[in-house]
Amino acid sequence: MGLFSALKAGLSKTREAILGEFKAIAGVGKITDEMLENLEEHLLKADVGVEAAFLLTDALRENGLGKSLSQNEINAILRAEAERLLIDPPELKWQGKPHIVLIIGVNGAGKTTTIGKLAHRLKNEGKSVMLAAGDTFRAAAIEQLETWAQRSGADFVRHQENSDPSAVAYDACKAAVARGSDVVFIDTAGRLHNKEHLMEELRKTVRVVKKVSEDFPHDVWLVIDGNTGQNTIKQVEVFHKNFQLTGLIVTKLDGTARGGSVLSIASELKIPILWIGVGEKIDQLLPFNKKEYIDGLFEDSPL
Ligand SMILES: Nc1nc2c(ncn2[C@@H]2O[C@H](COP(=O)(O)OP(=O)(O)OP(=O)(O)O)[C@@H](O)[C@H]2O)c(=O)[nH]1
Ligand SMILES: [Mg+2]
Repeated sequence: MGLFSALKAGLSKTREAILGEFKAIAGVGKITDEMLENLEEHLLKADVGVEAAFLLTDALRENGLGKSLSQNEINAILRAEAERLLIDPPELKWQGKPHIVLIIGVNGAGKTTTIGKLAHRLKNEGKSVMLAAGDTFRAAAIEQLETWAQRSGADFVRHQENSDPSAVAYDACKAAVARGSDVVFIDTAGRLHNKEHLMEELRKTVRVVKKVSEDFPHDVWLVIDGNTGQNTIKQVEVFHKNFQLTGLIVTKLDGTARGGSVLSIASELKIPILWIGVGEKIDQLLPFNKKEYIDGLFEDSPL
């Protein structure tokens, strides 16, 4: 499956949920406040996510209130709003040899899986990749990452279960410098942004990695579950305040009606979305591309 088909397939539920509701407004006469309120309610029921429901209804209110609009005209308004909100990410620079990326996020967001996918991708581009098992919280987490390392052909650095995660990160950085690796991804245990001692553990990892080189880590990427509700923005803000995030990865955009969450994340935050996860498999990670994303959400839609 090509990248764009994978994106379209991943976003199919979102597309159906959003466009299905907007269809009811098309060609039925002048758009009234009441119609817009109904629309918003239906979007919420369709579970497209609160923020996305508000954003899209507001766009229609601003551009269509009191007008009678065809399906194509409504579609153009939605596209224009997405166009306005989203930005293309900066070009990724794998500077530094090794280039160190710390991967963080709440429990179950998809960190370890995403690292496996990234390793696979970069290996295919001919880069040497090392994975560091910085989630020492449970043995299963170390083995999970090891499996991804084997699948992608990446090098792998681990310590014992329950050992200090910052020591694993330090060793991996040292080893990568010694071997001349291109990229290191440091996995971390999931943590809620409001658990201060766990945030301190991550800050320590950053401090310790800097002892290998002041430039490390080059990037800190936050992985967020595209299904998560309203808490996402707060979560991102707290992680950003602590770790100066250089990018976001939004996972699980397949099989959800909430693919519009990307719009609300983009509208609130100035941190670029770099990658999106559209499935559990090794090749189901796509570089974020504004135009493709908008086409995936709204294409083929004569509503
Ligand atoms: N459908 C779908 N599932 C995903 C995606 N990314 C990850 N998953 C699944 O989400 C679950 C959690 O993924 P992990 O990679 O273990 O998440 P994690 O953030 O490392 O979790 P912790 O280490 O426990 O904090 C797994 O079942 C993954 O297969 C995605 O893009 N789409
Ligand atoms: Mg994990």
